[in-house]
Amino acid sequence: MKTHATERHPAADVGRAALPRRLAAMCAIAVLALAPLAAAGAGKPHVVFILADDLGYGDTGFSWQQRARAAAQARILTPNLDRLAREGATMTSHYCAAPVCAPSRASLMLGRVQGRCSLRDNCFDHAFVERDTLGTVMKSAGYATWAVGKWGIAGGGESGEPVSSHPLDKGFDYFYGFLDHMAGHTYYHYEGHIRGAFMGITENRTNATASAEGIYSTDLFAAKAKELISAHLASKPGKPFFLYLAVNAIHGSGQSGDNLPDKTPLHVPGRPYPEDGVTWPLEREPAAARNTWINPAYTNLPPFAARYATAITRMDDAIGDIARHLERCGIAEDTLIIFTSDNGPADEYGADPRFFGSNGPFDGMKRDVFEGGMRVPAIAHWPARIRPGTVDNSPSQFHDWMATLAEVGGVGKPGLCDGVSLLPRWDGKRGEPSLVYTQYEFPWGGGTAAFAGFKARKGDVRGLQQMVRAGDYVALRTRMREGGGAAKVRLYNVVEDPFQSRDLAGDESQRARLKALTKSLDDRFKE
Ligand SMILES: [Ca+2]
Repeated sequence: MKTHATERHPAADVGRAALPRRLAAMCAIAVLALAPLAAAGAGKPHVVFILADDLGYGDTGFSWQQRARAAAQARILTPNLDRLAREGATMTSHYCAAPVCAPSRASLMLGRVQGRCSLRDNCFDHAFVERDTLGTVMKSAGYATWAVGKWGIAGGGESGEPVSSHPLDKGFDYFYGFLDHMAGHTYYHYEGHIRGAFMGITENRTNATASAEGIYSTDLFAAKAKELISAHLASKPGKPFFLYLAVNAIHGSGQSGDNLPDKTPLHVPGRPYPEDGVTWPLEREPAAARNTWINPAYTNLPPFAARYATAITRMDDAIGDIARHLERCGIAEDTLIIFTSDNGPADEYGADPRFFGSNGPFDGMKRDVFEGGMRVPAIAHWPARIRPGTVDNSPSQFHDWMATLAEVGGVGKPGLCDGVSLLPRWDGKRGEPSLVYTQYEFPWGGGTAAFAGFKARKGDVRGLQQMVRAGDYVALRTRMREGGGAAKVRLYNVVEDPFQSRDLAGDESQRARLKALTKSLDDRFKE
């Protein structure tokens, strides 16, 4: 395997805390055992795939906050993600699969583009029928496979369907987290149901809410991830693992009408993140402290902004904690960490994407097929393979991860996978072009928020929407069921005009491109 060990980024040690004794002890045996075994398992790195929820392109330091916002502006701090970005590859034109949770996660898990995926639109808690998942692919590659956090595509819950695509039935050896979609709408879990969805924590097929009561979910999942890694290295050090870690940060919480015990918009933790990281099992937060702690960096901000930034930096703390755990365990060099988000920023639960510039240089947000709803931050960190500072500007989309991980694991991608491997790009080669397409129906007749910042489409109605990207261009249409010209195809050069303020569809010089992309939209659409 090609390595760049001598080319480590000088920032590689930034943020690395002093070695905490108890964690060092936890991994000491594994480190000793792993030195020869890591080589014996050559070619198959461990994989940690971290998926954030409703985190906009502009919500992370490396993609926007530190790059584009002035020091005088309020900025969200994500130093750990920024470090991973510096040391690895960033993908500046990475697209989620759909601008809302469930279909986006389905396409990611199944490697299928929307339109060819059994889960589309607002399919919360609907089960999927596809056989191959990231779990089955990695399992076939010899990996231990774990899903931690938000699943939401099992059946049951809001859908009322049988639970037929439980993670344990779809390639994962272990599951801990929110089986039902709605459970991700709170950061403090409890034994109850909303719209048929179980709001607690499930471990494999068992109610494990008692293990999580009074523990902020970001901390909970980080501790569980570290525990899984430590236990695995102690028992099966020669076997690679695949951890799918889907945190619920930064999704809003306390939805009115949901009967949550606490309706505060966007829960925050009850205490600072431990300096030496979280350790399983975590102590409960005192009841009075829960949902009260604001990161000192944000105490001067308006209440919701302070909560929003606190929750994101908390996620960053947790990711840094996991990354340092991999280092202490001696496996960071040959572990692929992927980080991205399932859709653009939301204006729900009191959130306002304008405050921090959560959609970065783009227009639109969650539920829009404009760039702000679809473009997400993305990092691939793998010291043994990826050169520090690698930047991939070419388009890619969620279904590419299945093809990428199949290649990482040394197995072929499933025949129905629509993705292409991103590995060649990380090696500085061109690679195959990615298909970037989505369709999504917003069923409630609502429009893009009439924010002053969203000038291009102020008050526009979404309806049934489609978008496709080809090269530097995006073609899209909204209100497809309305007819009468409402669904006119718009064309943008999103490299020159990322805000999509100039519709090129009327330009004579773009006639051939418009025709070709309109055909592409027509051909790919599926009811
Ligand atoms: Ca989401």
